[in-house]
Amino acid sequence: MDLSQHAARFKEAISQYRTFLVMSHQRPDGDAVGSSLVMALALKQLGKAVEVWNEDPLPKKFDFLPGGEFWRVTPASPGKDSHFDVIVSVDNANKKRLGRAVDFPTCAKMWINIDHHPSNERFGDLNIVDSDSPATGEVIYRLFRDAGIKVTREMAVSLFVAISTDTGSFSYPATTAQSFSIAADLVAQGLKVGEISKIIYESHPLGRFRLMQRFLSKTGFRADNRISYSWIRPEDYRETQAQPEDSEGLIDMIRAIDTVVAAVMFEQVEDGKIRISLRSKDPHVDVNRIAQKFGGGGHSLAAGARTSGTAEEIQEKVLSELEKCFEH
Ligand SMILES: [Mn+2]
Repeated sequence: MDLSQHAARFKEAISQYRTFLVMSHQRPDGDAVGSSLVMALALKQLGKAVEVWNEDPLPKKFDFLPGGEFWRVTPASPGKDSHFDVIVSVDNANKKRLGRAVDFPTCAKMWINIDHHPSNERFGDLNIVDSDSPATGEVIYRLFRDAGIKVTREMAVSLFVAISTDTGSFSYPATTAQSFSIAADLVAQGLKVGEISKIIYESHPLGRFRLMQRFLSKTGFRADNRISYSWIRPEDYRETQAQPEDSEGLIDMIRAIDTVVAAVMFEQVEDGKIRISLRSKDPHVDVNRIAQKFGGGGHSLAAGARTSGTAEEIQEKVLSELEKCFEH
């Protein structure tokens, strides 16, 4: 996808307006955090007033990233300082996932929507959505390059983390030659890949390990071990002293089994809802389609939803939908 026309409109929007709010989805992952912070750093460099709001605090493992000072948990209610000319949504498929800020009265004159989810609802005045990109960080890098916005070394760190985490450290099928060539450009800015990887992949808190132990011990299988699934309940966090962000990536443990084609992680979340995360290894088992049945979305190989209902009921519905994919 050619971004040059988008880049021109993006640059025009930036020069026209003064105050910017950058937002991304709740429970932010590396791509959401990296994309938010790099956008803030770029706008600041261009002389703009900028804030980053998120429904959740900056995850601890990403607090080493330059630009963390922009991050703010969305205020409980709209204040006099909650007016911005432009809202930039990054790595976020629909407005609802931005959280309560969406309901604030705002005088935003423009919404810019930068993303890579195929399920993106194109809710912006300017939509820069490339579903062939493995990470929003990659879309932003190309956008900045085409718009002539300089990527500083500080910005390179966040972009690298965004792309590295969303490609599963450059291993998922959506990873392309372009991903490696962008990563090469970023690393050439003097990034220490080993140090960054150690922080994001090898520095998990003990609470996460204990959460993982529980998660693995509850794993179940269906469809001749081609479907794996497990649960996280609120007491698992309490009793292991793990943080919500510690559930990130646990699903990959039950996906990385030779017989498994699709994995599901169910999680009871605070508001009485159930969070469903889905992963697939086979494009024919399209988990985006299944997530959409439960009001969510994502990609064919990675998707999620939040829904209401009892644990047993939701589990049965999701697993039987998935089982249908193996019935022929
Ligand atoms: Mn992403």
